Amino acid sequence: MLEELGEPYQIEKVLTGDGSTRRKKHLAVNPKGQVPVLDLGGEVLTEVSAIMLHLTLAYGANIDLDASPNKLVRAVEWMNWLSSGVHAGPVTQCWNPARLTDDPDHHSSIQAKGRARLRDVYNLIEGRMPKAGYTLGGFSVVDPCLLGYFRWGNRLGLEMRSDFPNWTAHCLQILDRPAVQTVLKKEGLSVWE
Ligand SMILES: N[C@@H](CCC(=O)N[C@@H](CS)C(=O)NCC(=O)O)C(=O)O
Repeated sequence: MLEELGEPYQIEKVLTGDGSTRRKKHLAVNPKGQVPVLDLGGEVLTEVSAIMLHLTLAYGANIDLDASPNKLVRAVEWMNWLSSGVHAGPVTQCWNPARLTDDPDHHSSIQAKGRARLRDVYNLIEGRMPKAGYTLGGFSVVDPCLLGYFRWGNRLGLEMRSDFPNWTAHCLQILDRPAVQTVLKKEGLSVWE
């Protein structure tokens, strides 16, 4: 979003897979031991939805406040659902079963159930994707969040292209945006793997 908004920013990469977010250096910044974190120059913001709402309010990202319900309310609806109903739920079940049980014998059944739940919730997202255009009409903070979850679907082995056509069209549209291309290139990321 910062790239989209044309605001200057600096990235500090913190790996999640090697436990870096749980080390002293990062805990001093975010005691939750997680990313993302946005340092506003002394004031630190955590939680994707809070960071995205801050960027929307501070830089007037393209959100229609006259609609009813206000599109900002819809953005909160989307981002809360993604972070609690998708990320903390089935995504965590698939990727971090050890967070849910101390018994490694139960990991595969937790993951299998997580995958089934992921498919159900991804079907719900697919049903809410617009046939054309962006999620809230104009491009907004919700769209790059959905791009991230699209990538995770591919990484978790779902057939995103064939099973979620509206979401795939939405993803292709976002991938056309120069700011998105710049960031993916800088980070060396692909949404397809
Ligand atoms: N509720 C937080 C969740 C943040 C979160 O789970 N971040 C993951 C990366 S996507 C993380 O830092 N994982 C490392 C860990 O929990 O140790 C949000 O929406 O920002």
